[in-house]
Amino acid sequence: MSTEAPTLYQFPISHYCEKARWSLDAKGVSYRLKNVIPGIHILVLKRIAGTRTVPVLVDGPTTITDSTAIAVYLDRTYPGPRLVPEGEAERARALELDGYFNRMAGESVRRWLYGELLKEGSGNAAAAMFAAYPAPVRAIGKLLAPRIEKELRRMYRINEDSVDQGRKDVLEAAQRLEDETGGDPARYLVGSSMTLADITAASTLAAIVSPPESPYASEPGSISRAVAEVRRSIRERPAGKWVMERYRRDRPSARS
Ligand SMILES: N[C@@H](CCC(=O)N[C@@H](CS)C(=O)NCC(=O)O)C(=O)O
Repeated sequence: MSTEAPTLYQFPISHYCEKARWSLDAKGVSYRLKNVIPGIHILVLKRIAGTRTVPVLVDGPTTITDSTAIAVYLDRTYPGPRLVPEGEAERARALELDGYFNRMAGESVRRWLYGELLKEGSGNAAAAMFAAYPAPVRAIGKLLAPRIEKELRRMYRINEDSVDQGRKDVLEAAQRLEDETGGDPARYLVGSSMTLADITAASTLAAIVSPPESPYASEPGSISRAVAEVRRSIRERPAGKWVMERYRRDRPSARS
């Protein structure tokens, strides 16, 4: 543990960064946020962490480069409620669910949301990525939009089939959430209190459900019509109610 507050390098829109912010908040750790600029982020992150993805947590001499690793590090280093339970079986279950929602909801939500925005016209996906930055940075985003959107398609393997599969996978993740919680919005995924599994499921699905306490409430940029339709139906389902409830009850101090 360093005497200076740790710094979280992030994209405000990224759900993996929301997961890291939530983990820090749940542990009661104060931290500074540094927004890196999409496109230019690769240079910055390579230098400080040897990676190209956010979130990155820098805590004194320690640099951690993955949202799950950040949660594990916080448990090891800071007091406060455990994010990953200590008991063997519960720990294994929390990490399995974290991995599942990271992949099945995290990657699919991203592919589907960006894919639908790209379908609706050029510039929309880049505008969503830059929506939370100050005006001069948004102007850079507008200039870089064609290159950024080309890179988005390449990086997240966005094409017609994968976007459609993304939507199906999001719905499958919503179904698993309902199966695991018995459709009860009050129930946690592991044991009787919040763990990393809940943080991961709620933060990766938040961009679809758009809880008022989440960074996705004010809809950075815009969402596509196709996603807006699913948002309406998922909010009526236990999975949507569960995500809303996690934010309402367990995410009082959200920053973005
Ligand atoms: N497994 C990583 C995934 C992080 C990730 O994919 N971050 C994306 C933003 S959502 C990113 O930084 N993309 C930029 C790039 O790959 O250049 C984690 O959980 O932290």
